This record gives sequence, C-alpha cells and structure tokens, in this order.
Amino acid sequence: MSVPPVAQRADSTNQLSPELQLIAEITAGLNAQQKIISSKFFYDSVGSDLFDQICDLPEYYPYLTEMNMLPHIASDLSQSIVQPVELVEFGAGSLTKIRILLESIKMIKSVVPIDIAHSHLQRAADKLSADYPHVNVAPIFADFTQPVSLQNKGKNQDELVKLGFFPGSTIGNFNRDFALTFLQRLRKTLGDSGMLLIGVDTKKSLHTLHQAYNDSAGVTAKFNLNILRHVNHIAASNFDLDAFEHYAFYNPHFGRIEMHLVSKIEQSVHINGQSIPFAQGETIHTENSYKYRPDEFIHLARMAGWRLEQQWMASNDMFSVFLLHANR
Ligand code: AVI
Repeated sequence: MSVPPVAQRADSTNQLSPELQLIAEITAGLNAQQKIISSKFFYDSVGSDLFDQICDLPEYYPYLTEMNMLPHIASDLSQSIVQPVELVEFGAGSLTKIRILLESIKMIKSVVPIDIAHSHLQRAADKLSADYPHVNVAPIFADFTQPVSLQNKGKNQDELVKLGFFPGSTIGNFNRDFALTFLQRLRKTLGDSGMLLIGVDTKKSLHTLHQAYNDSAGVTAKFNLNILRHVNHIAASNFDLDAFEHYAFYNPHFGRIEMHLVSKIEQSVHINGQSIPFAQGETIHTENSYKYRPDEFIHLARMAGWRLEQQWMASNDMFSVFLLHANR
C-alpha cells in the first residue's frame, strides 16, 4: 500500500491529526543519528499481553518483588493514614495492585485510575466497583504522561486528601529530566496535602539485571520486536521482524537498562514516503529503564517538591517503595 507522506496530509490549518502526529514522531525518530522508537509504542493489545507475560517470568524480579512487598506496605499505611483519601493511580492497567491497597487501607474512599487503554480500564473499573461497592471508582481515560486534571472526578473530591500511586518502576522509563518534570507535575496535581506512593527499581548486580531483560523464554525479545509490528500497523511501514533482533544491556554510565533492536542485515525500510537505510548491526533504541539507588531517588523527589515520609526495601535491596508527602 502506498501512503502519502505526512507532510502532504496536514489539513488547511496545517494541523496534523493525532494519528499523523504519531507517524511524524516515528519517522523523525528513525531519521535521528541514533534511531529511536518511543517505548510508548510497545503497548498495543499484543504488547500489553506480552508485558503481562513478562510480569509472570521468574527472571523479571521488579513485578514479583513489588507485589510481595505491597501487602506489608498496605498494612503499614492502614496505621498511618487516618484521614479519608482518594487514591489516584497513574497508568493503572488492570487495577491488580490497587486491590491490595484497598484490602488494608479502609480510609480509601475513592479511586481514580488513569490509563489510556479505554476499554481495558473501563472493564477493570467496573469489576473493582462491583467488588468494593462502598468505594467510589471514577476512571480517567488519558495519557498519564501528559498533564491530567482531577477536577470534578471522584466523590466529594475536595474533602479527600489525594494519595498518588505510581508502582512498577515506570518512573524508570523516563529520562532524568522528564522524571523530574513528571514528579513536579504530580506534586501540583495532588496538591499541598498530597501524598505519593511510588515503586522504584534499584541498582543491583549486572547478572540479575541482564537476566531480567534477557529472559530464557524469549518473552522480552518478542515484546521488543512487537514494537515494529505495531509501527507497521500505525504507519503502514514494512519492517520485517525477522530481520531484527532483541538486544538489552545495562549501561553503568547512565545507570539504565537499554533495549535496542539490531538490524541483522543491511536493508531499507519504507515509512511515510521515505526509505530508511539500515547498516548491518545498526540499532533502533526502543527503551531505557533507569535504576536508582535510594539516595538518588530521594534527591530527585526533593527537587520536585516532595519529602520522604517512609521507605520500604525488599530483601537484598532488590526493589524500593517510597511514601512521599508534599513539601509545603
Ligand atoms: C514498564 N516498565 C517499568 C518495564 C521496565 O522494566 O522498564 C518495561 C519492560 N521492558 C522490558 N521488560 C519490562
């Protein structure tokens, strides 16, 4: 199929539709010296399923470790949270982790899960509402990486202290500048009495990190390659998934796992009216996953207007969870 390039498809005001903006963003990334495709393109329905499978892998310790920590954290919070709160989860997915908090923290009166996957979130929110009829559930269908307004969401929302929830070390997928901007934004959204419960992956042995992103069943490799299938779908490009391979490594200089797709051969890929050349061995950078020592993360949180209230570490410091309070 031949698709006219994005530049020829702007409307009379020269505004690109959201779909065309995505194609323009992908094309620009592939024209950069280090080719990139944003990790947000991992999460079509196939990619979301593959991510769920990653979370079940024994090598992928972040999910399992945090899940094991949460009942204990929830029990601690049930003692310290004495005022009615509204729980706001950013990038809520299936609401599995929220359920663990609801089991213990009876002061959660309202839940506002935010996610872009509309039907998936609606289904999960309906189920949550049925299982916890005394809790008000008010989903917001939005990209949580963009500013989100909580106005008019939740019941009696003005009276409820906001408890933000950002588990899974998703903060690690943001570069340092954006991580700071995002934490500052949450500080503003959650207000002067706001709190934030956030899961952050730690620096650890290279071997453990390597195994987590190079699992023996090859699920992470499939997850990485699926981004090309998704891009083909969005942009009518012709990436051949067999002509690329998964490559993930820990970069100690930046303190991050980098995921790339390596071109196995010299080839050209057609996208948006352009032919993008690949040398053999050239890579597309698809994801960063930053790891933080607790002191590094606490410093970042402070710069964003938060203060540390409580900290939990998994055994062997495998994963950390922080409760932050707004610094007034
Ligand atoms: C969603 N995010 C926190 C995962 C991570 O570990 O950075 C995404 C992922 N990429 C490969 N495996 C898991």
